[in-house]
Amino acid sequence: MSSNLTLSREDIVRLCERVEGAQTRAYAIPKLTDEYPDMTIADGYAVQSELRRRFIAKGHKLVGWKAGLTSKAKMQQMGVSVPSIGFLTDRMARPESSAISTSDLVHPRVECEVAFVMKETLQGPGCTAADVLAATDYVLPAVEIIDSRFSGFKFDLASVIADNGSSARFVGGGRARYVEDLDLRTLGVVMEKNGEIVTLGASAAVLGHPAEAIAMLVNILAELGENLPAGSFVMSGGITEAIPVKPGDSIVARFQELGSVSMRFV
Ligand code: OOG
Ligand code: MG
Repeated sequence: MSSNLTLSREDIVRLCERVEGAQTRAYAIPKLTDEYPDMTIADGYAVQSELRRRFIAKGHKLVGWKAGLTSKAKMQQMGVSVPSIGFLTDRMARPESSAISTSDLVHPRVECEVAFVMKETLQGPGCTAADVLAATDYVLPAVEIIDSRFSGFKFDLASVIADNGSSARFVGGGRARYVEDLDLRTLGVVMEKNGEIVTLGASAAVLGHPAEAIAMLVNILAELGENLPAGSFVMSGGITEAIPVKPGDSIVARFQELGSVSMRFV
């Protein structure tokens, strides 16, 4: 990914500090391409890698990765047509059925995702969905709480990648299942907010099969000089569009075969 870098090392560090400030103190900033209109996807990942390096230096633990913008619903909602990846740390994890604070978030939204836990390390390029399924320990249902740091939740691909794919919090739950016991392509999911159904879909919405999203993620990781280690928790991307949440809201995501994941926002 170093081929299409347009940012200098100083620019990368400056933009990383800007994103890190917005993430840790929960305020909105203009999208980075307002100032750097020529920013490329490679530039976005350079900022994201610097952010990951800093978090790890501060003691945060890398627990896995997430694929984003992998369904039509998400691409249409965000106006971006290419998938992306971001990293997940222990500080972003929240227990199932817990109260999640919104005071340290800008404008959170929730999305239903199938999460994979890996039993073998995967290395791209050339990783396929079949490779992913063979390397998966189990899958479980998850809700990702995304929170773009960009004003109005509006961005382009380079900016959102620099902002670590809007990663903020995530909740895994429900029932862990082996992939060979499921048809992962046709799993239905229903999201309820305050007892009412707000969105629904099926897992095929994610690149035809959620394992395809994990394969894509492994191949992007290879371009970043990384692999997907055994033990990683990996989210395959929102099946439906993301739903805004505010204090007082309660969310239940009901997945066919995988049980449900719930949380409330305070
Ligand atoms: C980017 C993150 C997308 C997903 O599951 O598609 C994402 C965004 O929409 O802010 O996490
Ligand atoms: Mg997501």
